Amino acid sequence: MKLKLFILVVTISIFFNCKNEAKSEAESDPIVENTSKVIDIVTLSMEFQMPDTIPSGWNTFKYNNKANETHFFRFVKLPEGITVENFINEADPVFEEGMDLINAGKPEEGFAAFGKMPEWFSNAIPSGGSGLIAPKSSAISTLYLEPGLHSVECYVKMPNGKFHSTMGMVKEVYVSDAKSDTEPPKATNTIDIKEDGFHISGDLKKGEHIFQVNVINQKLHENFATSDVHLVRLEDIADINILEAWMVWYDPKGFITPVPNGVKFLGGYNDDNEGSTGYFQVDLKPGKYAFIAEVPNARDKGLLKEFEVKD
Ligand SMILES: [Cu+2]
Repeated sequence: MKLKLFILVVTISIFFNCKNEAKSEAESDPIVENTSKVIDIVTLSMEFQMPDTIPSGWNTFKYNNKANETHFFRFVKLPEGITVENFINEADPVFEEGMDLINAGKPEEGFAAFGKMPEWFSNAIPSGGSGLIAPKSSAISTLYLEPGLHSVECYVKMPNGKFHSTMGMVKEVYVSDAKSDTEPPKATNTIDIKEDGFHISGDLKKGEHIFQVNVINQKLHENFATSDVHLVRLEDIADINILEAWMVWYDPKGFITPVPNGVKFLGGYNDDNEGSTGYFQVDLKPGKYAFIAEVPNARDKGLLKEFEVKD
């Protein structure tokens, strides 16, 4: 029951924030010099190397995951007066305590522990990011960011069950009032996220694609995540049902590395508000693929769609 209450509180809060997000009209911030370049994000092991300050508006990110683990990056806009320190000191320990209890075979106590989340947590706003990206791979994402202090984070779990965010994979980034002059790219395909799942349009033939993801309807799922999209390449040995179960972080075997056999993550578009749009680019080679959201029971929700790219 506590979990349901927590979800309700978070849902109401996200709805409230969506409706009250005001665009800042403040003057340009001179800290940002070049506002049109691609912003590099690099991970060597368990960190984000990227600028501390970036412009608001449209930004294109190249995430270069040089690590041996699958990672992602996502932006979360922090509530007024909250910094990444608050996340590390007040929210991470709650996730850790809950997850440790679930891992110890005590799911009820674990979910009850998540109810101890600080009040401000429900006012943090997911603001888009990449999908999961395989080791030694890179991905390009274009996101629209509102000004303000953000946390950039990854919460895949290490083989010992610890979240990457508690191992240093969280970085404070200030999105300045200065607006980037980056334009969103011209999409080859669209993915509309609606109440009943993904609606994909455009030819899925081999070659370069730019996917435009439109969050038409958003909702909070049982794992506190909202509907997002991850692109995976599936080798013949891959089992789609194992992948579907793996996408749930609160499962002791979920969202933990190594990823399921025969699965390679190629990026995507992370949690964002209803009404938002973002882009990701990918070069599709012939083979089997799926779009999947980081939610429980993705297939039943229309948030798991398989497709094949012909030679
Ligand atoms: Cu990570």
